Amino acid sequence: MKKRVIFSLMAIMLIAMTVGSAFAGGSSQQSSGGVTRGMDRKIVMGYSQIGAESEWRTACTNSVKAAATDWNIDLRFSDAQQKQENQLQAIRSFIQQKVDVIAFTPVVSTGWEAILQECKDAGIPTICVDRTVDAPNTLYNTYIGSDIKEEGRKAGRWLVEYMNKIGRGSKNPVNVVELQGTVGSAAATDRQSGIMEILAQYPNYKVIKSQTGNFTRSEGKQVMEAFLKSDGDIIDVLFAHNDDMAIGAIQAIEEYGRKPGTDIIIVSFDAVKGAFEAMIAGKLNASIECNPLLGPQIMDAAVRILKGERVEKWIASEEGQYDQTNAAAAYPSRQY
Ligand code: GYE
Repeated sequence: MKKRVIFSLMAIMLIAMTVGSAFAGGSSQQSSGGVTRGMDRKIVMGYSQIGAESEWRTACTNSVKAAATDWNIDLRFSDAQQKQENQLQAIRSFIQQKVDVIAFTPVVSTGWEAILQECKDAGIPTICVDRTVDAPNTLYNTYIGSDIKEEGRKAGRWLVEYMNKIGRGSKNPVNVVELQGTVGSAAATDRQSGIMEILAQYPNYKVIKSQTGNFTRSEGKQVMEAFLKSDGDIIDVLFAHNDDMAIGAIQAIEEYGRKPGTDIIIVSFDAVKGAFEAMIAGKLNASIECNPLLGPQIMDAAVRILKGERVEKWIASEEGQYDQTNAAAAYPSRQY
């Protein structure tokens, strides 16, 4: 009998503890549910993402979602599956929902003026993320991302220096092929113009093929296969506008029977984990970093804009460059 009472008492205590902690959890969620960090209310952000074409993009999306949770921002996230028309639709629906702020990554750089004007007319500030738009900067509040053209120059400089180091820099011609990113995207046009600005100073470097691989592994592989089919034995260098395409191309080169990273020197962009693995394996020569972890800078800018603070028109992300000399040391601390 006594035992039964003790058991029941223990059971009641256990239930009380569970219920109590559930309430504690609920209330702590509620208190953080109240306001956005740095604001006196909870704000709503509409975010139009391009899609999930690359490792980089996935890292960027994860960073945006995690930062929204951290800042306690109500994030309405929309994936455009690489289509600008889906982005325009999403942004229009954000306007109808009267969100507080709209952030978007423009898949291509043109065709944004009208929608940005609509946002402006509705009094909703806009943040352009990672790729720039061809529109007057009075139409959006800020651009957060890299100096993409400078990334292209870094890639060009790295290549020329390396080719000289291995004694292949004065070969005439040095045959270069290029896997471009999505046609019309700032990430592709700016990387290309940065690379070309440097190569133009070295007339023995000849771009013999240049085509889009749409920033994806599978298209990178496919297009590289076509390059190899026509010019396989004479290609000296590959520039890939992102690591994913380089990784696809590496497969194609191996299947063709040449050695990526030795027979064909490969330089790409992003510095995602897959690129580090390829560099450590000796198959990729260098990757110019483009930082996708933009979430915190986006949320911080959104709050500052909504508080009426002055925000710079360009908020730059920080990045470095990696090659086979420093890849193994940097690899363990990489976050993407
Ligand atoms: O390099 C690529 C991605 O816009 C800078 O888009 C970004 C690029 C990135 O899919 O991997």
